[in-house]
Amino acid sequence: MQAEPSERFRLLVERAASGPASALREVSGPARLLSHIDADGISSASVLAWLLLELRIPFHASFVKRFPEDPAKELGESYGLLIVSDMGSGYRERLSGAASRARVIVVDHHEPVGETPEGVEELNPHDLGIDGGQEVSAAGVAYALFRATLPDGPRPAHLALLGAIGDVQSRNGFSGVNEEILRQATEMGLVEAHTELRLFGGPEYPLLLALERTVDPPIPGVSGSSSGALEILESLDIPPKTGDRMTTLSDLTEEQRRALLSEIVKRLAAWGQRASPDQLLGTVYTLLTEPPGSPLRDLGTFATVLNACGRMGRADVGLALGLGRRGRALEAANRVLSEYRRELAQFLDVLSEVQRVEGGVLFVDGRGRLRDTLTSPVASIAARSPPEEGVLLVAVAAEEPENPGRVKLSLRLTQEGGESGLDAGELASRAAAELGGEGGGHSAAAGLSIPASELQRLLALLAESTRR
Ligand SMILES: [Mn+2]
Repeated sequence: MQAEPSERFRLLVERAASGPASALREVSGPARLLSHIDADGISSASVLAWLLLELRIPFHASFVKRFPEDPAKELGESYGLLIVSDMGSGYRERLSGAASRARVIVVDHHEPVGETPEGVEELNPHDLGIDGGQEVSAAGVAYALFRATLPDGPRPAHLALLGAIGDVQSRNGFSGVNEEILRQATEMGLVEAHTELRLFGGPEYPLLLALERTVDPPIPGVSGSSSGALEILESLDIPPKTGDRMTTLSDLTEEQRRALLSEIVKRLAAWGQRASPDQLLGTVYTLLTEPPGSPLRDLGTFATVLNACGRMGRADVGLALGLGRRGRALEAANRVLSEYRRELAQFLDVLSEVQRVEGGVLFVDGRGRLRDTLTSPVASIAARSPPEEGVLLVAVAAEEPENPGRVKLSLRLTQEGGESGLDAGELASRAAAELGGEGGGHSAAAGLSIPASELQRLLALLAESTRR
């Protein structure tokens, strides 16, 4: 029988207390923090940076696209500690060099490969029989370490939830460890959950801007268009302003809300996108410490902002937001977000020209057109509204600027793919091994990097695996 969520969280905290937490208390010298550039990478790094600040351990944080060949190279003479988050467990053998020079702590939720080297303190839910793919993110694991180290300290539970949302662990509501973290966040009055239309900015954000800024899914004629957003409201007799302020989703009557939902579904369908009300309606999480009207008040949007920061090379801005900085950090984040949205929209405009279906695979060829850090959001968007039935898997490719001759791909399961029992992470690692590449991930979302010359073989292999 599966243990209760609270019990599963307690297991993680106990493991953290027995190893990594005591290692943290013995550190001398500054720390080197390495994390992944996605929303979970930035959220987990924020939790760990916060913890280091509380412990008065100076640190230098860097964000990388993937785990370095030799992380020991990141350690100068003076660092007493290397903390790796949202990666590392898949490449345990690479950590032994670093462990001979400093304390090493790994905070990860990816499927572990091999043995943990001597001298490495690793916190990974898989080692405790907890599914890191579905029920806890790296930020959640970092949160458990935070709680184990400072049981009476602050509780940055919202960051743990941000990481889980970023890693698509909330699609059907939170479960397991995430469920327990949500319970704690709710209990302390930090987060509140509602069922609502999932638009940019959340229920208390100006509706006109929310419609214009929603890109997942992109609403034809509305996303990216202020006149289109105004037009859809006027067509439904919803005034853009209520009194002297902008109308928000929470101002709408139940009838207006339903009319807006069905109008969006209708427009998506007219564009040939299959979208069910379920995709647009769901649980939204309000961060009660943010003022109404701030995009960060909606955790889904906060995760989008962190993602954009990482993908556009500004994870430092995301870290500042994670640590609670606003003002200039928030202004910078808004600029990064507009630029991200513009690049993404430009590519989505040409999507139909660069995509094709092979077997159960939708292949999107972004080579020469798409930044390699944007394959992931494009794959998520494409997987939400596949162009035809029977598409189980989406694969989006781009060239890697740092590795000429190599192609990076992001894989996502569609809803149908998820129901079929396909495992994208398993596919990615198997294909990578076969084709001389590197890859892995979770069941619903994964990535790999292969020599460009092997792309055709990869597509054949993926198409074969989707045949039932
Ligand atoms: Mn992650």
